[in-house]
Amino acid sequence: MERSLAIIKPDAVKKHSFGEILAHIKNAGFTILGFKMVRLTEEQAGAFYAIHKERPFYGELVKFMTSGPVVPIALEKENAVADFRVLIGATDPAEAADGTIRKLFGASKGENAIHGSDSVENGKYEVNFFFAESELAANGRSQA
Ligand code: 3AN
Repeated sequence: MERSLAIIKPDAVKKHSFGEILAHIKNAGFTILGFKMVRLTEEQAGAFYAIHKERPFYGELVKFMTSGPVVPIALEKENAVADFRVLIGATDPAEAADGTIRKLFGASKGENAIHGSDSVENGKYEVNFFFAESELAANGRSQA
């Protein structure tokens, strides 16, 4: 079993798209281990996206991710990371395949509705960034 972290971004939370997006995730066969609504501080968003620090859009990205509440979701599935990247689609919603979450709910490269971990290693790291193991255990056990 593999883990991936989704984050419903502030644009999608503001538009009340959380329920519809969660249904897409569930229908694609992911086990939802946990979710919570949080307002990130600049320090937290900066640390989460530290890998993009040198990119020109880093400041804009941190500003956007702290502009309103977000919903991190811990996911589990075989091949979770790659399958979730397919489900969310390309970074730019205009280039994302039909039926993908970013195509359906995203507006631009920045305001693209949802984050998904980009490697198996990052999937583990990012789930641990937002969740203690004790917060995820109950749902995991019920799947056994
Ligand atoms: P992805 O989330 O598809 O892995 P990355 O890793 O290239 O995309 O970028 C991380 C995040 O940075 C994206 N989710 C997106 O919101 C934001 N981003 C990427 N490129 C741009 C851009 N040109 N302008 C604004 N924000 C961007």
